[in-house]
Order: sequence, then structure tokens, then C-alpha cells
Amino acid sequence: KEKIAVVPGSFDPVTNGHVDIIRRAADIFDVVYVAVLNNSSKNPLFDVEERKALMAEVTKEMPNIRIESSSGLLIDYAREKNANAIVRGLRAVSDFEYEMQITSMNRFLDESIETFFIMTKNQYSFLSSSIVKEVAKYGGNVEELVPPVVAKALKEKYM
Ligand code: COD
Repeated sequence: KEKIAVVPGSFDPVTNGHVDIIRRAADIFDVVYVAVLNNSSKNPLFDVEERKALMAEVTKEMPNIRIESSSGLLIDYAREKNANAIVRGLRAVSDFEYEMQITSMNRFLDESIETFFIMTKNQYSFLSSSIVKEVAKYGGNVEELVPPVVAKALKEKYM
């Protein structure tokens, strides 16, 4: 039976840290759904369609990836996809508390779907969409932090 994972996130926009987690998940699971979702505590720069298009572009070499979006609960989406697992990335201790809380809530809502964590590579441990946007906004160089199409999209947004 196929092993299916969902990698959820806001991906506003996708960074090299996200791509690394998605690639590593795709090496382990048969099918990986990348779910572009809204985090109600964040105000996005790119709309869902733009975020999906960038994600599709940067993962186009990975055959077992599907890019989708959903406006509901993550756990309902994962159930709909018959997912075995939700995969999240972990950077620093500071991520832990938040991840622990959403993992517990998702397990409360459906205990049959397991959450897995993939530790970020050291070189990406300081990377977040927010910090990339901050640097890009003031004209800093983000070319080593995000894929080229994302760097271009950021430049256009802040022009
Ligand atoms: N290296 C490795 N991993 C990273 C890096 C990096 N440099 N940067 C980010 N990541 C990981 C994050 O830890 C996360 O696992 C993933 O990549 C996506 O990150 P973000 O920041 O784009 O996504 P979030 O944290 O904003 O996503 C939150 C969700 C959208 C998943 C959440 O809000 C959600 O599930 N919303 C839907 C509604 C819902 O179900 N809410 C209830 C949850 S209890």
C-alpha cells in the first residue's frame, strides 16, 4: 500500500529550507502532498495561487509531489488524502513549543495520522519566510536562501 504524506505550510514564499524538507520527505514516502494553507496568525504577502505556482515551479523535478491548497483544517485535508503522516520541519528549540501544540491538537482530532519531524540542515536553520521577506523588502540579497524564481518574485513584489 502506498505511503502518503502531507507537508503543510504557509510557504509565503517557499525557501530553500522548505525545499530541503519536501525533497527528504519525497525520498521516504511514495506520494507527498504539499498543502499550501493559511495560517490565521499570519498576513500573507503572496496569495495562495501565487504560492502554489512558485511551489510547483521549484518542485517540478520531483515526480511524486502534488501541490494543492485547502481552506479548512489540516487534519481534514490529510484525511481526505488518505495520508499516513503529516511531515513538519524543525529548526530550533523555539519551533518546538508551537509544533508540539499543533501536533497534539491534530492528534486529538484524529489519532490515526502520525506527525513526523525532519530536522533542518544546519545551513538552513536560521531561515524563515519572514526573515527572507524582511531582507528582500529592504533590497538585500536573498539569492542563496530561496530558489531563483522566488528571488525574482520577491523583487517584483517589492519593486
Ligand atoms: N528548515 C526546515 N524546515 C523549515 C524551515 C527551514 N529553514 N523553515 C520552515 N520550515 C518548516 C516549518 O517548520 C514547517 O514545518 C514547514 O516548513 C512550513 O513552514 P511555514 O512557516 O510556511 O508554515 P506554517 O508554520 O505557517 O504552517 C502552519 C499551518 C498552515 C500548517 C497551520 O496554520 C495549519 O495547519 N493551518 C490550517 C488550519 C488548521 O488546521 N489549524 C489547526 C492546526 S492545530
